[in-house]
Amino acid sequence: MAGRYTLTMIKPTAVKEGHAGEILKIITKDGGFRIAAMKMVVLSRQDAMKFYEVHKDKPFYNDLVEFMSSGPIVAAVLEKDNAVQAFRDFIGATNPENAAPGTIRNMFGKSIQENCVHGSDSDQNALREIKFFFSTREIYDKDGNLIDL
Ligand code: IDP
Ligand code: MG
Repeated sequence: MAGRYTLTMIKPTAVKEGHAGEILKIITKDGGFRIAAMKMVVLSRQDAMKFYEVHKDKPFYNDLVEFMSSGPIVAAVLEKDNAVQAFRDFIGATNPENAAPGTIRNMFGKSIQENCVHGSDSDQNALREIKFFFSTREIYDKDGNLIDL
């Protein structure tokens, strides 16, 4: 996969407030990311615990699990050169208060927890997170051919 793919989630508050379409438009039109896979799901508490396992010793872990399982999220695989870093630059800092003007978290984030979108932090974690949500039958190139990550 060589750095071309990352995993995003539009988080529950942003979906509830009706921003999913607008955020996807910004990601694709302004950011130049291609959607290679996408679905809307409600994570169980157990799903959210597993997805955020790396943070299990952090003080915000339980709240984060509660929040991320509180309503539908939109998960997507995004494709672009150097996708992981490019997307993290595009969404801005974890805390929306520190996210640069024009970034998605600056525009739609409400708090450090409800920061509207997730972005993978390394190629290795991107692959793990993509496989968490999508099977090999659900990830496509622009012509509809399956991509085997
Ligand atoms: P990232 O999403 O920018 O990679 P991480 O440190 O990986 O940030 O944290 C994962 C998620 O946990 C964040 O996106 C945010 O929703 C939540 N989070 C991170 N730090 C805090 C905090 O200090 N308080 C509450 N929630 C936090
Ligand atoms: Mg992270």
